[in-house]
Amino acid sequence: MSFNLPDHSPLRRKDFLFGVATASFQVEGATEEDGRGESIWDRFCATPGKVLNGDNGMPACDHYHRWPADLDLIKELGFDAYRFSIAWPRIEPEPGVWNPAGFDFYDRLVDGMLERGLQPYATLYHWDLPQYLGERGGWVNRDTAYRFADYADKVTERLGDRVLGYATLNEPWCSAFLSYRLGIHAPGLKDDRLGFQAAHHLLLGHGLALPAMRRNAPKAQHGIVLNFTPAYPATDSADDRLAADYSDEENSHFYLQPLLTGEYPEAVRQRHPELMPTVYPGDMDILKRDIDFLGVNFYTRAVVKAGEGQDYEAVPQQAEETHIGWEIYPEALTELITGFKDRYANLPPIYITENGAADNTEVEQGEVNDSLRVAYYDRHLQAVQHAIEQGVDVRGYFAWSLMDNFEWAEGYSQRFGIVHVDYETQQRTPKASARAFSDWLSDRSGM
Ligand code: GBH
Repeated sequence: MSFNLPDHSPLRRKDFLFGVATASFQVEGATEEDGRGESIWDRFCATPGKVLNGDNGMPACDHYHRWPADLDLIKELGFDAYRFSIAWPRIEPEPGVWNPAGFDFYDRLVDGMLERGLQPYATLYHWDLPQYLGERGGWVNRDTAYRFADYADKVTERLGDRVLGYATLNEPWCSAFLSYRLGIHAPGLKDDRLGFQAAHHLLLGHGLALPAMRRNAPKAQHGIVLNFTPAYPATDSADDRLAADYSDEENSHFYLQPLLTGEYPEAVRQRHPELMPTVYPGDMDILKRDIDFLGVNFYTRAVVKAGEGQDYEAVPQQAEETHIGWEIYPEALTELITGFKDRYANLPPIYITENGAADNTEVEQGEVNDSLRVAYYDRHLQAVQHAIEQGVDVRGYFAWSLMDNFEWAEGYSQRFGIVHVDYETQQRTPKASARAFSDWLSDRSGM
């Protein structure tokens, strides 16, 4: 069984990269080992009512100890690359204290990839902010952007260009809006103004980090990973169409446009001047520093209508969805990135850095028949192909995720892995989706 991509598919080219992705807090476990400091997610998990079933970062997948076998598995399945993230609290457990054991772990991990012929793609920040920075206001505090740049300097100095691709941030929309505006992620605040201010400081941290990253790893590609949930109007009415357009300005272009043009979208600035972040002179030039790639994370779309006293309001769909309740709508991925190409003359090459589905099918007689996930991947790979056929420069695709892991506020209840994890025994069982990838990967013609 493999995916249904035609013989001429550009995804068959040997230079189109296929990888799997994970993130430190979601897979590593070992939260108190080798001098790791506390992160805002350790604290959030320990706060009653924040994470389903009171789950936390232990044991996760114990990847901190099991990484050699995990890398073997990635290689055996036939992937080219592994996208992982680095836990800031392992590297800088206390302000200005750089932990040798933290650097060593990622050093070994990267060497382990290179020994196996796997290409390392590192994300410097996938949400596990040191708790001491959280206590100083987290991303609402401008100083956090400078602290991030120092941390990025230290990490890239050590790993250098053994890492082929560095992403500064994973999904700043989540780190700003889910964390400070919608209150679903750590630290769980609900304040529109704080959400926008955090967004600016995240993007500022990204821009501040780039020069040292380029100096330390001159041959690596440097970029950022953004998440997108494109909005579609619930009806054809002008109001609903406007609501959908506005949702995209606020949730997608607010994060992408400043990086490419040095300006926040006009539509948001005009409609909500009172929410706009404090921006210092010169900031926008820092945000606009060149990136070598844009990482696109895509899972689903939103359907919205004009809301009463709201800019837009989600309309629940009676549609095909994954087990977490997100609609399956692959066309939105094609339309999203072709839309970027039309809007931005200087759009950099794109990697799909995450795409995947919650399919909670369990092990039965040693196998996991996650047919929903297989179909999801099949359709989304075709969606990527369609975008390439329409002229979008997509260079690679990473499945989220290598294995089931800690799904943030959902705890361990939602499974996104192509490999099943038994959290009691830590046994890994490749699912039908892993087999589909492996068949597909071995079957690439190498045009
Ligand atoms: C990513 O976040 C994360 O990078 C990763 O760590 C995580 O495990 C993975 O995805 C799976 O969640 O509630 O119907 O409006 C994705 C975050 C997912 C946020 C889609 C917006 C909208 C769905 N995005 N979500 S809905």
